[in-house]
Amino acid sequence: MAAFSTTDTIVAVATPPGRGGLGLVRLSGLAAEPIVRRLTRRRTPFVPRHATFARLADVTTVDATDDVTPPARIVDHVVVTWFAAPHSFTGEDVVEIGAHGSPVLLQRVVELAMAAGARLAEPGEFTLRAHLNGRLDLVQAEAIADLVDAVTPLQARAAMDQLEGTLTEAIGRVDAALFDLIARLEASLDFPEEGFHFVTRADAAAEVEAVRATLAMLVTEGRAGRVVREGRLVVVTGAPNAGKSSLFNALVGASRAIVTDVPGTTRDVLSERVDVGGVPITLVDTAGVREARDVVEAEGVRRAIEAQTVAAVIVEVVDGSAPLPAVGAGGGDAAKDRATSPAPRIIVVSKVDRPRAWPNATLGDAADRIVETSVVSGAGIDALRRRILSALTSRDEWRDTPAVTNLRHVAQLETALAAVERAAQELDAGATEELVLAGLSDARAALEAITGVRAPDDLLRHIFSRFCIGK
Ligand SMILES: Nc1nc2c(ncn2[C@@H]2O[C@H](COP(=O)(O)OP(=O)(O)OP(=O)(O)O)[C@@H](O)[C@H]2O)c(=O)[nH]1
Ligand SMILES: [Mg+2]
Repeated sequence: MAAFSTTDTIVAVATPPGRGGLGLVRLSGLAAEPIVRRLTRRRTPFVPRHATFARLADVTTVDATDDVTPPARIVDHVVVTWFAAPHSFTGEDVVEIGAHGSPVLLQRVVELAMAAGARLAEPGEFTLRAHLNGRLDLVQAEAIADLVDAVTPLQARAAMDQLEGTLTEAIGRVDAALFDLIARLEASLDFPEEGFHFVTRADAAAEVEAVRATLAMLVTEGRAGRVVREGRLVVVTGAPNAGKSSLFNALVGASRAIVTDVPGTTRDVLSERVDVGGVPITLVDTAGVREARDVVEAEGVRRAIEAQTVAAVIVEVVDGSAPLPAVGAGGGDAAKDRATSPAPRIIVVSKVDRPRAWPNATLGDAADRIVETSVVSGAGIDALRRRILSALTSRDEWRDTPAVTNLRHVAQLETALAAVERAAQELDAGATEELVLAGLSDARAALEAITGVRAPDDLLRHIFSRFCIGK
């Protein structure tokens, strides 16, 4: 990112690559309005916040003020909207050019704007400018990237809450409580003799405890909320013919994997994105694990076992209508597979529309982790979804949108929590104001890094580098 230069005027296509009815080119900076005025050969400025129809022309080869040269070639009919500073997304002069949605055309408009003095925007540079100009804090800027990337409605809601400032407010309240306590402790320091003058040790302890409880709650929420933002890998495993691919298809909601009554049908690893209770999971179907009959199957089995090592949750399918495979629930090498993966396992007893070949109790300890399913009747599929969600987030549904979803925020909240816990211990141990203050100040610093009050340049660079161009 070009050293955060905010003096030049930037331009980029704001709409996604590819064809569409309309496309949007956005400019931000001091020269935005004059540049577009020149491209549309207007003599008077645009009216702020008015949509103005205009003919955008290739003025690079002609002098717009010279009436003798032939008229410039018209590039497109566009609608121009000027948002005068500071009432714009970035806080600078912003001009949006609504053009027809052809990639070549939009590219041409960008090139013409560049020929007229604009610079191509870096990824996330519009949002970065909005942040640097105080229009958004870091949480809100990050929320914009999450909102654009959201693939489940819950992800979009969580991002929108953060954009609306709910997390910022929650952090602000904790920060204000800390600031208030710090101010009184510091005032006490000005007195040479010992003692907590402006706040008693007991009151200080109670206030620190209130802050600790709020932070602990946010950290817990954030650990589960991260899964909503990041998604997880869920691997379906089990013996050949157990009904893995049938279950995979039922969860995906489409006949994606081949299903036959021939054991060894699935020979490769198949994956599909699925929304499970708002969490975008990558569901993976695998080959049945058994002594392979040929090299292709052997490779499939190897990949199946490998997939388990990266799974967040393993769904182990056991055919309820057939005799149990010899060792363990999952067939031949199940005991060995289990040892290689620390991921929680959900045991699915499949095909329960058929007569059962064995009672659940046969599985011993694993019996209370069983979900009985049938893809014929649809029984147990929703229960399995809830079970997957609770294995990932410790809840079986999200009643409220998670307040914290971003790993960076969770990490800072954890740092703040640890610092507050340290301060609580110091207080408890009868330490001086200085020692207590050190912990509380560290906690504030961690909180301020979340919203960006104290964000260093390299942090900003890191955060904005994952935006796409035009955002
Ligand atoms: N009645 C009944 N049959 C099922 C059910 N689930 C799967 N089957 C049948 O069981 C057979 C095997 O199903 P698959 O889904 O291909 O099993 P798989 O575990 O993917 O098998 P491999 O890929 O060979 O390891 C097919 O004939 C399915 O129609 C079920 O819930 N009820
Ligand atoms: Mg299969």
